[in-house]
Amino acid sequence: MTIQHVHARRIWDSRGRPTVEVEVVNQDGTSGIGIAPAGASRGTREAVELRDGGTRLGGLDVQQALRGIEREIAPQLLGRAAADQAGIDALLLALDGTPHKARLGGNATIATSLAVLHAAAAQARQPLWQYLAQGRPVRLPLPQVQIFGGGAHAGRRVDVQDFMVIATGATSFGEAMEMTAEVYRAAGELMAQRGSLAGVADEGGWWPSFSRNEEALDALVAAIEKAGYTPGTDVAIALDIAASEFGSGRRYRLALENQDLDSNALCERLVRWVERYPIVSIEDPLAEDDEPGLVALTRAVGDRVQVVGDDYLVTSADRVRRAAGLGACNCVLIKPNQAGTVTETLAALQAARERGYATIVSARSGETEDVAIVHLATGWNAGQLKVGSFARSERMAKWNEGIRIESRAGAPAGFWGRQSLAGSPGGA
Ligand code: 2PG
Ligand code: MG
Repeated sequence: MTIQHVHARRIWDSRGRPTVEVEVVNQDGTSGIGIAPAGASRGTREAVELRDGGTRLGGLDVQQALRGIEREIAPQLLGRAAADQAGIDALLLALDGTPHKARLGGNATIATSLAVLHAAAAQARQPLWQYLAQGRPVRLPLPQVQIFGGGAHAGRRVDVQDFMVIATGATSFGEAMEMTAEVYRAAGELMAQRGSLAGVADEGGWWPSFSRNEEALDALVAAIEKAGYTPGTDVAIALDIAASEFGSGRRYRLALENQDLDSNALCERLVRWVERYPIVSIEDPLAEDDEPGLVALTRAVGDRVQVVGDDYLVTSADRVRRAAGLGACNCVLIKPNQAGTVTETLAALQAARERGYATIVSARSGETEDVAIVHLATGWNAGQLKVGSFARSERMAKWNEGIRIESRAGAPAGFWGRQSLAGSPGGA
């Protein structure tokens, strides 16, 4: 049974920007849709997002990417089996011919690759997670959920990008959602009481009206307590510093605190936060070009805290292996559109697993109703899942899909819980 049609179309993401959708239809009438998400804080080594430039739609239109799919990719896919994911992804790479998919666009290749994957699962008449699991036992991932948005997702109102919680006391995905809902609500009430409720940021987290980054951490602890939970036991803190956004050349500018820090000083600041707050995970603590800083921080706190590489590792198996050799990070963030194909995404996850790194499958700040990410995390048995906050339908669609997967007949064999966290007692 082979691919009969490939359609590419422009749709719109959660920031109202154009994005690429691909639909792959098999001969038997089954089909799959893949959608490219979009980041705002991006690693320089990510697969290139092909945008048209010019003045219309802020230069963000994707007509070139669509044309590449229709004229170059589609004719090559017709007659091939959707189940041959590795073969089709290798073909996409060869067709593009550049190191970072600059010619056809990583947005074109990931939408195509995901559409092929969905079409193969549909043909097998299986939910995507089950198709990916191939009969191996898998568990639902532990959610990382944003409570306050910041950085590039909130007009740089605070320097730190994501202030998140992890329901470390939860014993199921559904329970983690309920605990998170309580904390998200409590945080909103606290902001209202302080007269600083000002809507939400790009991923649905409360808009960060704080005068210091640490004020957001204090507010997060207060929200956990107000919700009736013990910080650090029931619910812990996870941060995405996204330090590449405010630092390079091992120098950092904390705009909110009007401070210039070198790599050592930022490291010390983060170690102090780890000592003072119930933090279990820190993503991109130093900029992607500050490898010595990443090694130093991992050495300092990696035995008690998860140190996550996002902009630094860009979902690349080679980058993960290199980091493991140096001792930088102990966990990888896995974003399919950073890699550009499903096969390369899986390779990065497997490289991480082989090196004893924890794994988090992640959405982007620009998203749609697409819930594929939840199936990838579950089917590939990743320990954790990050899709943004607990508001806005492009986020809730994904959390709700996790609840559906958990409650349906033939559900995965349980829930990862806190043991998926690198550096935590009993963790990965
Ligand atoms: C990140 C993501 C999600 P973006 O940095 O981890 O929070 O943001 O998609 O903008 O890169
Ligand atoms: Mg990040």
